[in-house]
Amino acid sequence: MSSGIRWENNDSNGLNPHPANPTVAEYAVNRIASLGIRHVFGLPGDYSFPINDAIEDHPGLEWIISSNELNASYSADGYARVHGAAMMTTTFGVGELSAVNGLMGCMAERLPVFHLVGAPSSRIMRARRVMHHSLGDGRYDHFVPIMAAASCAHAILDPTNAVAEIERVITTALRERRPSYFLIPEDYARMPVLGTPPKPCSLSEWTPQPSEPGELEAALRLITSRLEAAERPVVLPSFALARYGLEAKAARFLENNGIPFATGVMDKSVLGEDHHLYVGSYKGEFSHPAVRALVEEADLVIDLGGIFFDDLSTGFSSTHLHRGNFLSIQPYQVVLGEKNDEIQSYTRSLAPVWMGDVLDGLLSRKPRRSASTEHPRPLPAPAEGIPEERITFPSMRTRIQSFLTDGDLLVAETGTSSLQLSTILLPKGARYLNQSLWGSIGWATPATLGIALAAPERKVILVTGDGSHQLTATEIGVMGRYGIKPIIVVANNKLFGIEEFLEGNVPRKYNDIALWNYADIPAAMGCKGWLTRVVRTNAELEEALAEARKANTAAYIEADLGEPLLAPLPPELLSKEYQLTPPVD
Ligand SMILES: Cc1ncc(C[n+]2csc(CCOP(=O)(O)OP(=O)(O)O)c2C)c(N)n1
Ligand SMILES: [Mg+2]
Repeated sequence: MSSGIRWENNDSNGLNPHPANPTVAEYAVNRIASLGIRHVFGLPGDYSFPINDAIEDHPGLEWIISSNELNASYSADGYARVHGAAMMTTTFGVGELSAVNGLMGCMAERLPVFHLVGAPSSRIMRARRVMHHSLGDGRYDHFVPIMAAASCAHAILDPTNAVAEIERVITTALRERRPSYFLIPEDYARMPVLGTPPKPCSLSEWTPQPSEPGELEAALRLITSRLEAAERPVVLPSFALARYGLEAKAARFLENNGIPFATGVMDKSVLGEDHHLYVGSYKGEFSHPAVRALVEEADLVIDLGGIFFDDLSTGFSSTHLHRGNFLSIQPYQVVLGEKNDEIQSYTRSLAPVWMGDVLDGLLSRKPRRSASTEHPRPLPAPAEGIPEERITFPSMRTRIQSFLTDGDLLVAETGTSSLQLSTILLPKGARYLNQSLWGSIGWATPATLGIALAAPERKVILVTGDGSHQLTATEIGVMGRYGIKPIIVVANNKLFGIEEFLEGNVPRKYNDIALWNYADIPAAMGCKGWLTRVVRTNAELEEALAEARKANTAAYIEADLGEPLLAPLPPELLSKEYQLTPPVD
């Protein structure tokens, strides 16, 4: 049967490898791969065989067989953080539903993951026959609403709608930088696709929707006049810049205007912590007093797409920012806080305006501003704990800080690890990766796999709590299988430490965890040639890290923190996050 479609099979990268008349499954896999994605995470299943075959037969794709679907979604999350987008596949019901938590995390943290799922044949579904992975009621529409809730766009594909629906979903997913879902009934997946495919555009060629010229002009005028009037402005660049590839433009904007910047809970390292205008991290009540004063006493706070938290563990940052001084440049709108004598302040929004256009406009206009604002500069924290002493979280934190070199990727798991490591000062080009908003423990181990695959030329260092690691440690076996070489540090404090801390250090049995022999895991999971160490003192930790850096293998370091620590986060940490120096020019 002729599909009427001609797939241009002339791509030297092997991105369009399937025959002139691709099936729906082949077309979907090709089109998503043509964005520039090189890896797929997930597991096969019988309803997904056409999708599975299309992935395996695609010469431009490597399928990393995950140990379970939740882990696949975390790996895809990590890959998308560094690569820009990711692809995963699971089977109907049992597979896709296991991925929902990780995909919801991608919704929250704005990561475009393209999820392909195989469903029973449409004939079977129409006949309401009872099949495995169903609820036995002849219905096959139970799961789509669940998956749709964990996606910004979704489609059920057939041969006649595939071309248009795939473009619609890709366009929305890239616009929103959020996950999307494609369900393909098995019979449709095997049929040739109908229609005319558009010229496939890659991630780097993606263009946002244009701004409305009048709204853009109004936004630029307002921002410029606010900037010119401000005496103590500060910029809060956010993770959204990294999602849309706007970091360089944002850096030039604040350099042109000499405005210092601080980063929020989700935004650490988005512009590089070696930057001369970097002040430190702003976490409301958990900030260094100098950073807190600079942000909370600024007469203009320019937020570049950030999210501010209302909870204790993130310092109630939202409640300390004054709306009247707040100017927020979001991906597709500009929101201004305005002062008004009768009501204390209100906000005004201009849309649709694209953040990239706003930054371009601000770069070309150069507001008239006097010399740069005085600001403090952070310094690395001095080493805590003497070499012979038992490792503690603060001593580990400062040793990780001095161990990191330019360009490293530091993955921090939710828990004491991320609370501690969010306070270190990173070297040039190093990035800090953490699932700060969604905060699902277990994320960091599979995310490290995705991050390492997306950046094979960089060293990836994972620091995870023992409790979190127990949720997803099976991905260590996947790392071994595919030759991934991260440095993994497991903080073995034998409990859900952060939970106990948040409960006021009152010991509870439910915060105790199973005592594993962590350093035995790589060998038990078939990892060949891994460097494994159990370390107890600061000197041993330093030595193991140095060995790991030198070795051309993966490394797994179990840091045994001794008896359960009832206070993993010393309160004094909050006020001596790091030393601050006067401004340098
Ligand atoms: C999926 C999920 N389940 C439960 C929680 C609640 N939670 C947050 S932190 C934490 C304990 C983390 O323990 P561990 O990794 O050992 O960290 P540490 O002891 O270093 O603080 C728990 C259970 C969560 N955030 N995510
Ligand atoms: Mg722990």
